[in-house]
Amino acid sequence: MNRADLVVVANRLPVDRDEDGGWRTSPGGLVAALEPVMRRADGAWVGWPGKPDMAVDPFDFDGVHLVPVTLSAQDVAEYYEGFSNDTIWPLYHDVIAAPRYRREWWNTYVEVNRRFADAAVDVAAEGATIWVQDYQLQLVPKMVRERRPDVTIGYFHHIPFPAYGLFSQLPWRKQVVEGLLGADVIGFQRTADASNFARAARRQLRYQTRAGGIHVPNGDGTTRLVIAKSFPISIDASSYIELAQREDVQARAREIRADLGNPEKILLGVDRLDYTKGIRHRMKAFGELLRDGRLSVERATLVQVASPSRERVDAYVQLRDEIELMVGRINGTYDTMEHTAIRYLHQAFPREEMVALYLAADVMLVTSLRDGMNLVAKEYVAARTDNRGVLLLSEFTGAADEMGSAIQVNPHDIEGVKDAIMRAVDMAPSEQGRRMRSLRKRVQEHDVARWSQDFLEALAQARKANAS
Ligand code: GDG
Repeated sequence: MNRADLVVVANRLPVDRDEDGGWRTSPGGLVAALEPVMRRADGAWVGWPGKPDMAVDPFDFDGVHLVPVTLSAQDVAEYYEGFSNDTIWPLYHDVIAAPRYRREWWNTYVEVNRRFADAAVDVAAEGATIWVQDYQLQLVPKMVRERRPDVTIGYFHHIPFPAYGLFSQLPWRKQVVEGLLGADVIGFQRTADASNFARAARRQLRYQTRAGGIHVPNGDGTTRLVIAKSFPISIDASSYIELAQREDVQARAREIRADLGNPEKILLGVDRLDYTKGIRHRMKAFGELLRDGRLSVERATLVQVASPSRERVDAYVQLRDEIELMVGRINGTYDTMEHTAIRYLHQAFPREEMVALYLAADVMLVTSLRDGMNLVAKEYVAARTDNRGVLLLSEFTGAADEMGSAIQVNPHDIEGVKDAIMRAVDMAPSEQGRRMRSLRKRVQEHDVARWSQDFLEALAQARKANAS
């Protein structure tokens, strides 16, 4: 293949392996957002195929050139499960769980980032645009720039960037800031994340920062301007609307309600089973409402989808035990033969079933303790074409910055969450409609296509500024 003008670099390729050895597009917003752009640009995508020791030659799939990066079982354990998910993930989510700092993990992280950077450099055409995705690859921008000063480099950070007081714990904080500053544009979910990063650049490297820009010295007395600002990610809203309008999906929503014994209200949580999502906090609040008699199992059932995630990382194994103990205790105490308090599903479901659940849910509970954006909140409102339902949303999500018409809560304040749940359960249809219409407008006008357009536009501007 000819070299590409647009190269996306992400931990995962946008495809999964079939049982019969073929490939299929993986579900997910990023893939949906970038696919049309990539096809138009004859783009290339560099990423891991998802299984250790899988060596696959580059191939074309659905109009996109895919460049697989091989990871050994040890790479997966140290770069991915270790440094990415047991060091950076907890540190960047405000140390909700204790980050583990292991030097061998860091060394492998550097090595693997180098492998991704080299693959991107090899496939990028002269003057190409390279767009790096997320916290697994924070060193790639600098590594690419060192080898290819001709390309324009973007980086998007999907998770929070923490306050400097926390970030400064990282033994390799300086290398990480330098790695990211290799980019021309660094995108964050919230303005607060961008300012946290700018502060880290000031404190670690003494660089000057001004209104959205960081001045990085070139070494010859001149400086280069790196843009660090927010580009809040979104969903492919129209695909959720289409699913929500399908007769079979609506019939399934009615069936779910009937199967649950027709409770007056269905409360719903949908999360990867992750300690950042505040699943225990929401269950505690719900359990106490049952205990206090403010709710009963006839009045309300909580459906909690907790899709399996990072099952080889200790903190996740422990969290699962805690949640399952809690579900067992609450259900054991309050279930009747006809009704359950919590219908807990440690399973992953097809998109149709998720949308049917969104349609069945009178109240959507998003109680993250920290979350880069939270796409579930946006999916729920997109699906509610009937302008009904209530979104209860944690202040500590990126989505909260855009979704002022949700009922916002501090998930640490259990009494506050309980009152908010009661307010949601009791909310009159007219108020539901008012709030939902305003939330839907926002999500429809700011969908994921607009997000990628805005980011690529900022990169095009950076390219122009660098050329002049
Ligand atoms: C990271 C950041 C940021 C979940 N279970 C099933 C399923 N899902 C889908 C949801 C949603 C996605 O997974 C989860 O996205 P979130 O945004 O809620 O959270 P993270 O996975 O933590 O994502 C986050 C995001 O990156 C994007 O930048 O918003 O803050 O942490 O789309 O619907 N989908 C299906 N079955 C399931 O069982 N089909």
